Amino acid sequence: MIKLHHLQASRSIRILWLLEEIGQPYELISYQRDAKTHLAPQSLKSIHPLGKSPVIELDGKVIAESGAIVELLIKKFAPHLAPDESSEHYSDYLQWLHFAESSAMLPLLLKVFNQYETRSGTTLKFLDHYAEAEFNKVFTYLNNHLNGKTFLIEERLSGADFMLAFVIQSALNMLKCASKYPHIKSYLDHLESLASYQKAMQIEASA
Ligand SMILES: N[C@@H](CCC(=O)N[C@@H](CS)C(=O)NCC(=O)O)C(=O)O
Repeated sequence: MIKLHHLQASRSIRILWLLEEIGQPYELISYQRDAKTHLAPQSLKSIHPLGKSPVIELDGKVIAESGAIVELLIKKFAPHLAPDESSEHYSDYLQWLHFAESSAMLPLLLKVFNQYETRSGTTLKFLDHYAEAEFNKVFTYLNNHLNGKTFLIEERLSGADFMLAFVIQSALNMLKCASKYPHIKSYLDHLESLASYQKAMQIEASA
């Protein structure tokens, strides 16, 4: 059976949501963040040396990296959540699946960490301009792509949507920028209304 090592309020929601969508039996092992540092507890390090989440155990292997986990679970249990490898949409699928954790995550984290720094009195020089320009560029690109779309690829739910939701939800909530990116906002509202997403949120809340 699949084991999911799930840290509360983390990227691991991608995997919990995907497992609910797939309907494959799994065991959930839940971890709370440290109240002061907000980091994962030490016990996660006994599962994987980085001590981060998500991590799954599958067929005797320990697998980290949400993008790899999403690709693997879809390939093995839910091929309908990805275009066929021979399809013209497959390269778009891979590009958007990896966009979430690479192009989108870096400027989001920079902006959020810059906020913490500025609040505690640090004067930023290079970093705030860089973060602002990168964030605007990447999120405007995404907002334009989502104009008139319900899903990232082919107008159907795919692994790329499971990867992206966490990033845009964090961005819209933490940076309060929903009005600037209306197509991202309506895409997210729709994903959040899906039964599997709501079930995953309920499970997390009661774990
Ligand atoms: N690239 C990894 C990132 C994993 C990661 O940074 N997870 C965060 C949660 S969002 C974490 O476990 N942070 C706690 C810590 O570093 O102690 C992935 O996509 O799975």
